[in-house]
Amino acid sequence: MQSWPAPGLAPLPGTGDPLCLYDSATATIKPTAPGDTATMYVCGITPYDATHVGHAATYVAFDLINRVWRDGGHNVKFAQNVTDVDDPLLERAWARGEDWRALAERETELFRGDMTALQVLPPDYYIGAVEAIPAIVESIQELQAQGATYEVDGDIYYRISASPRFGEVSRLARAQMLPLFAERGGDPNRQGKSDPLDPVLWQQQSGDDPAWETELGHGRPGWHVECAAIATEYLGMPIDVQGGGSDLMFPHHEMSAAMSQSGLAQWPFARTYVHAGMVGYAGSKMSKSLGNLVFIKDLRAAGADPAAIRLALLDQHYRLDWEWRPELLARAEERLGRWRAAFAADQGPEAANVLVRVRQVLADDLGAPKALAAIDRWVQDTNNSLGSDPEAPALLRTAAATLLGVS
Ligand code: 5CA
Ligand code: ZN
Repeated sequence: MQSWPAPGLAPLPGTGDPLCLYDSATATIKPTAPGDTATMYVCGITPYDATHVGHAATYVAFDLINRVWRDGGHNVKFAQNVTDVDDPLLERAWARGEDWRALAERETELFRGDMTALQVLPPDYYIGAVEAIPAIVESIQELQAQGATYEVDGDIYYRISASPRFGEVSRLARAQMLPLFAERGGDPNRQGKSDPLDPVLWQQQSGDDPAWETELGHGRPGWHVECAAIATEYLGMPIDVQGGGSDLMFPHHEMSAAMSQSGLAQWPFARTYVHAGMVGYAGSKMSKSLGNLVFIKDLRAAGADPAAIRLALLDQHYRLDWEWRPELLARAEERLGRWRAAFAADQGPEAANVLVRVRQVLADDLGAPKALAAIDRWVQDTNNSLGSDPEAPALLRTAAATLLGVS
């Protein structure tokens, strides 16, 4: 699929610090320690509704990882999927009497526009489930060859017992897994399954569902194997960071890791599993199914500067759950005004130490709110006409743009 245009990244003096991140699988903050090339797979949208603030917060968080790695001297290979065929998308298309492909293409295009406006660096590989079907079929065939699959009325299932480390990503007990599996697209009660938690890999066509003629039959892929196949095909194992919102930890990331590590032919799927907190609105998690959504396109249409939206998102630590409130945007717009005034000043207090601090706090599990606070102090002094370093405003303007994506 076509990705979106990359914002320019002006170089900064020196090198950023090695990035440490909270890893869900070990419940510790640990060095990401990538080689020259760092790899990241971030789960993409299911394109049946435009980007809401929760999506944007998650993608901005992973964008910081990309930026901090690059600042630390790494090349970054970044892949993201688009779940452009799946039940919720098909249901929405049918409810609207619209072709599912047209709906997916339109919402994906809106998403590209929002990501561009928010200065999110584009993936090197932006891959739709539909275009990945050959790779997905190959992954399923590998699992079949390992004896890790079985059929129920022609549908192919993955046997979670084929993965000795199943459970290591979410660290949940079975009793916790079952309701989440049912809630998030699983079918624990289907007759004929070996284990209620086994996820579907390939479903034969039913009714008018879209289907593809493959060696596995006339059907379409399940969700988890989509991300397992795309990640391993484009990035190879192990991936340095596998990520998405915390709602994907179970079953999605547990299952895609289990499939990729099946039989432990290869381990780990990812060195670090990173999960962004859930953004809520009006008392519950912002979600397409609840309908309590604040869309980026609506904020933009109402005149919000995308840089201010991004600042509002960065002011929340990525790992925490939080609630969107319109005041957060108003506050970010004021802050952006103060920053721009200071960045345009002729001089300010010496700023090299501010850059050191920003790099330090970002490398420590993406402490973006602390980075904003560090810049705030310099901005306040500059706007109070303190300091006489003529290089300082340009240095911090570049730091804000390159490290934080705020220009
Ligand atoms: N296509 C799948 C992933 S393969 C999917 O979950 N799509 S999605 O459109 O529902 O979500 C896209 C991304 O936004 C996921 O990483 C998800 O975890 C994240 N996300 C969804 N809702 C929220 C929210 N309220 N707050 C933060 N992140 C969210
Ligand atoms: Zn995914």
